[in-house]
Amino acid sequence: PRPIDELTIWDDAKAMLKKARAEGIETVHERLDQQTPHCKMCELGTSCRNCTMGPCRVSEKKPLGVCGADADVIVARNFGRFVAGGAAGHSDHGRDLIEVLEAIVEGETTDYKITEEGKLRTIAGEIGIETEGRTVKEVAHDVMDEFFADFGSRRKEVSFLARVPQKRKDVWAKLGMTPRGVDREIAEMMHRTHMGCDNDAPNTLIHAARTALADGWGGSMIGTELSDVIFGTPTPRMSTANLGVIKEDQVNILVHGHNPVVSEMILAAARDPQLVARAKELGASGINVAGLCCTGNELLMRQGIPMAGNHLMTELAIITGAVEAIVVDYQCIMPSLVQISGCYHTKFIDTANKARFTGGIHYDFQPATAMTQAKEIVSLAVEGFAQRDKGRVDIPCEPIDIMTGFSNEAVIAALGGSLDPLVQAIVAGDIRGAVGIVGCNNPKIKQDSLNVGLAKELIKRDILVIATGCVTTAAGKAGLLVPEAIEMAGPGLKKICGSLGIPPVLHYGSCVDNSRIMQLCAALANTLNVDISDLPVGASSPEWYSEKAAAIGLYAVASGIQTHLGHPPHILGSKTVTNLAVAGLEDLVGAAFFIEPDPVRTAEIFDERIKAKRKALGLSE
Ligand code: NFS
Ligand code: SF4
Repeated sequence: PRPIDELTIWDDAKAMLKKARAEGIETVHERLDQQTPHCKMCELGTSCRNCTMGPCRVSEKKPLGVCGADADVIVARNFGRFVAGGAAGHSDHGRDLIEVLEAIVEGETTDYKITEEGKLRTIAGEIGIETEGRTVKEVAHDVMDEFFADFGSRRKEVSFLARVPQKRKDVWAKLGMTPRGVDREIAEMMHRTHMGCDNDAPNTLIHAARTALADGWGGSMIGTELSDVIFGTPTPRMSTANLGVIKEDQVNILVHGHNPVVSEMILAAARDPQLVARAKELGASGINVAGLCCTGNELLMRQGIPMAGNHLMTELAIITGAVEAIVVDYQCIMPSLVQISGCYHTKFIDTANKARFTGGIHYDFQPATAMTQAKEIVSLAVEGFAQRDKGRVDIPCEPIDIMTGFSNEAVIAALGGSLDPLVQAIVAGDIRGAVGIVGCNNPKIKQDSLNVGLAKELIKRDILVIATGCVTTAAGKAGLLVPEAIEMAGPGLKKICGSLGIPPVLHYGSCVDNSRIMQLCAALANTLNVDISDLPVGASSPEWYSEKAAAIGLYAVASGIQTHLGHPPHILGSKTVTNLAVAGLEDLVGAAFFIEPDPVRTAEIFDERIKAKRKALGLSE
């Protein structure tokens, strides 16, 4: 096995990896070793299993599949389906929020409610729904219908395109990239990539971008906005992160997955006085709900719950031996968590019919019965406290402080009611630009080395960093999410963040919340009367692994934002596709991807780009 020091930059992770090895528990790292070396053709994207004349693997010696598809076609098709998978994940999550809104409107649940009437009315106004003199239920009903229709096939464009600068919409219209309906673009991608359909790689990629845009400005944005409406718009608050948030003297429940619909209810149930009393009866001092991955981010943003870790910490959190239950919904939940839970007293509880785990305890979580089910789940965890083997508990560190809760609404409020002070700071060059660092961990990369390395390099250069997804906990553990982190920033950023009392790295939420960043970019572009591609901004996913991250990267690029990836997707087997991704898209949409494994070099590339964009806007470099 690879030495533990090479696997992660974190002491808490190293301690748990040592414990895992001592206890004979396999983790993602050992499984990666077993899977390496990977199939070269699959890595290059040149293998195809789309029909039973194959499977085919094309190469220089055998350049065509049985049907005659070449490497360009096969790579483009594979990548198109990859992006469709990611868009489907985010967007189906968005749809689940519409269904909760429906349950509220139809009176089927009282466990969920409309918390932010003001935001609901604002959104309604933006997408052309009458709000004057109408009740909140009437407005909510129309918003629900409108968003359901965004998933269908009878629209010319999804409703949140109302937020997009006209110049950008013109670019999309010209290219045939305007997202019409979430499900439609995803289904059409499946159609196009059937044998004998779209056999022109660039054309397939245009549709991949359209599918991604249906995610970013459709499904994801709906997910974020309705989550705010139902659970509250995030406001700045303090919390903590790392494995130290797991408490030896408490019942520990980890929420993992993406959708706040389940985790919010678990948190509420954990505050039930009877359940707390029962926990105390069993010798615990209370019930502690801590987050993993994106559902953790959702609760961190809105409720300030502590974060136990990001993607590569999920297995390790259980290995502390102090977790009574891990409650999951969907996405990024390694199936191995069931086995690892089985090595301890930990109960693995799944809650979505579309994401069941063999060996897990299943609850078919529904809006109408949510609180009752959540209480049952919390009760299972509480009773489990009695079975904890105290001799196997090891919580390796003390938690570190973080600041969270930066929704656009909160940022605008902090700026005194408009984006103008931010625009002025950008114009003055105190903030030279902004880069969103988003996404995952990947066991192929030393955990969080690039996520943290890049954030540090950027803030040094007076480039504001916005973090979402699994980068959040990384930035938090590195001490970047507290106001004191301005000491690591350049003089301009230090001045601005210092005067506002905010960190130079802002936590903007979960991965669907990347739509908040898109909304911010659109608002900045509209304020300056330019296209998004004219802004001194960038996006990066240094340690990405998932289909969803690819969809995010592609909607960022298609929206005009230069986007960095720490390693390439499986496209290198096609020159056409690769060249389009890293160069050709620049001519089409005004931005492209760049692939760079070194954080310093990455920061330099962003810096050059930001200089050029500032110059073009008539600003100092
Ligand atoms: Ni985003 Fe969030 Fe994490 Fe990656 Fe997975 S949890 S949706 S995909 S691993 S950042
Ligand atoms: Fe092979 Fe073509 Fe079938 Fe793919 S679609 S498996 S390349 S024959």
